[in-house]
Amino acid sequence: MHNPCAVIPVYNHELAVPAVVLELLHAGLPCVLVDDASSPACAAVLESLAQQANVFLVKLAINQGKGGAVMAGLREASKSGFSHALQVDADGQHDLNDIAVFLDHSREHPAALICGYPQYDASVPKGRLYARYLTHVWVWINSLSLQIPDSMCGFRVYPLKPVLHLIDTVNLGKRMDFDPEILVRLSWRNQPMRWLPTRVHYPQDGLSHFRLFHDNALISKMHAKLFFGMLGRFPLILWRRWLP
Ligand SMILES: Nc1nc2c(ncn2[C@@H]2O[C@H](COP(=O)(O)OP(=O)(O)O)[C@@H](O)[C@H]2O)c(=O)[nH]1
Ligand SMILES: [Mg+2]
Repeated sequence: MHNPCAVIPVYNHELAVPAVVLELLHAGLPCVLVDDASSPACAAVLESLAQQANVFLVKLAINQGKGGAVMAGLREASKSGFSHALQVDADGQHDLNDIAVFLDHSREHPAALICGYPQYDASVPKGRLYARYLTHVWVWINSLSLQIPDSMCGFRVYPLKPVLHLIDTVNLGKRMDFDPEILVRLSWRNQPMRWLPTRVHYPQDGLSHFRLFHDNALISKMHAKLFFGMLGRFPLILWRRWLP
């Protein structure tokens, strides 16, 4: 069974989100919007988008962070009977021309997590780009493999069953640490993953809420936590991976 929807975490991206929803609906994807305690102006835009057919709205009373919002959306998607969810940012930085390719790939490989492998243009802030290399190396160490070439791109199709099992049994990071952490923990469970290149653009007048110091500190803490988690589990991880 392959019955996908989109999950869009939203925090004060009221200018960009309507076009994102429109494109997703055009591509035939129902949308689960998660209002992560946005401003009244953004909340009003989300309410009006949710008047349309095939748009669901989850409202969080207290700001959770991107990961918390995505997890709330994934739970809602599963409750509504969807089997897969395309995670996509509200700010329009992901290339929505790739929706069909990602969904086709997911339909062909329904058990796999389909991850975007980002192709940045010149708009990427250099500080973000360098911080990514550090994350790549930590992710290779903590996943005990080189199978994850990028863990920070939030454009991916999750198979909901194994992902909900993980988020219901483990306390995952709720902010910008979520995207890398969920991949490492799924790799520990031997989750099949596949990679597709996708363009990522940071519009000059775009609004990123990534906090360079605070979110990078959170991400470093997450890598350290996963490192000790990996040390305690590595016989089990390798056993699962090498089991015939
Ligand atoms: N930064 C941030 N983003 C959130 C939060 N809750 C939901 N989001 C959404 O998560 C996505 C990524 O956030 P964004 O600010 O674009 O960060 P960036 O893409 O890493 O630069 C966007 O769709 C946001 O609207 C939150 O508390 N903080
Ligand atoms: Mg963004």
